[in-house]
Amino acid sequence: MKTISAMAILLIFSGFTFADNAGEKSVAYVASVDKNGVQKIEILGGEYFFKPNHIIVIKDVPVELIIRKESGIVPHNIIINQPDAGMDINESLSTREKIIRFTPAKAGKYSFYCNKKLLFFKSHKAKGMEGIIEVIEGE
Ligand SMILES: [Cu+2]
Repeated sequence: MKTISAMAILLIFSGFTFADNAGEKSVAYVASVDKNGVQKIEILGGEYFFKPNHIIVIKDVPVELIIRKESGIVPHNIIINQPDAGMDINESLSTREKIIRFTPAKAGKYSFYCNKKLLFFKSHKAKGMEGIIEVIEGE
């Protein structure tokens, strides 16, 4: 009996480790609130990712996404098509930082992505250039 529970624990731990390794790119990132009460998040876009790609923000608190792309000729953008939740964003990315401001108005999980696509190739979104913005209720 002891052996079985020890094995179960081992399995659980190895499961976590595996999830950590596999999900390294999807660690949730909680926005930091500055002294003006703005939630600031720096995001980097590139081939083919957003980093971080899971952002947690508080509802009804202004957000500033400070976003730029890696150097290179491939164009990228960020789309958050959620007007009901106060987020209606379609911005091309530059290697110079851009600031995107909005105030999330509805709790939930929303996707953001790059909608660029070259000819018959897979879209950047399909290649992994997407993420989740999770809006949570404040206290
Ligand atoms: Cu892209």
